[in-house]
Amino acid sequence: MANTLIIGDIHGCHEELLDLLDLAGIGDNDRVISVGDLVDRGPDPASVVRWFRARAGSVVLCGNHERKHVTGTLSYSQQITRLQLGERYQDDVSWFASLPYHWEDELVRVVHWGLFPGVPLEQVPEAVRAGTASGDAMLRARFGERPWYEFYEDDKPVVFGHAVVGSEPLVLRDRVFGLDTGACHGMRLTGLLLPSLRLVSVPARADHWAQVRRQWQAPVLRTLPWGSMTFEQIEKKIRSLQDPELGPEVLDQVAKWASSLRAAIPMLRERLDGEVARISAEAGGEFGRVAASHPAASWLQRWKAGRLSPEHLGCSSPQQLVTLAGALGCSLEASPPL
Ligand SMILES: [Mn+2]
Repeated sequence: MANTLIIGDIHGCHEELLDLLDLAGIGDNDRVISVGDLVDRGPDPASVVRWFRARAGSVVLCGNHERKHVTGTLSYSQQITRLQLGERYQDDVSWFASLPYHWEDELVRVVHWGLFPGVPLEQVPEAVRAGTASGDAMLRARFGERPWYEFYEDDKPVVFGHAVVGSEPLVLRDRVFGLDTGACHGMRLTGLLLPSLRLVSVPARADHWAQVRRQWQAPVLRTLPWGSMTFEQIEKKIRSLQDPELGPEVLDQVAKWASSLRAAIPMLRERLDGEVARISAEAGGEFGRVAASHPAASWLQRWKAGRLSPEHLGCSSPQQLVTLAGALGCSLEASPPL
């Protein structure tokens, strides 16, 4: 009889996936089941997703991390994954949307996170099975602060991931198996073989998330529309992205760029003064007609009429300031040096 290998949260740890398949001696006729969370935080989600999508005889459940991509709720680790998956991202997200929320046969039940003991899996809300914040609220309402699996009394083994239980899997009464052993955090990747109920586990090769979050900081920041945000929005965004573990260096680049643009305002005021004086001297009473053909026409007219704020020159975003500078014959950096 072929074996089944159920694997805990892989989170983009492709090398560890291959190590585990080797150690478990998985062949083409064996079934491989992922409890979900194939992606986010790890170095190579593309290879993990490719591997499962290409392999017949594999089952992938939808974890809360896949679900975030499906619902478009992209925090930092999802923004990184979007870049890592590149042009296949949309297609992979469509595939995430097709994934089931549980798997069950005569030997075992598998979910990404939770269930209501005694309730058929298909009747448990998807959010509970996937382990989203709203699913957690439903579990708390039912069980308080104790985890759902402490209430599980069926004889059929249940296998899940989602909650890192340490570098060793959680095993209760030989029928509750928590397999998330923190592979993406430098701990271990763990699987459970059926029908033998034998646990297999390999060490992570590095603290991947610590490396990945640093390595992708600048590329993720590059995708933000800094130029068209207002200066206020930029300041807010920089505050919201502060991360003591990453240090301030990259965000400082953005802050420096924004303040260098603002620091150019006195120089732009002088240029406006200079152009207004020059056109007035050359055109005399026909200032309006001559200024109208100037690239900075609307600014010159408002400046001369006293209708332009000296503090921001009518520019609330970097893009507007860069446009004004260009119209006055000088160039400013249109985006931060990331
Ligand atoms: Mn997870």
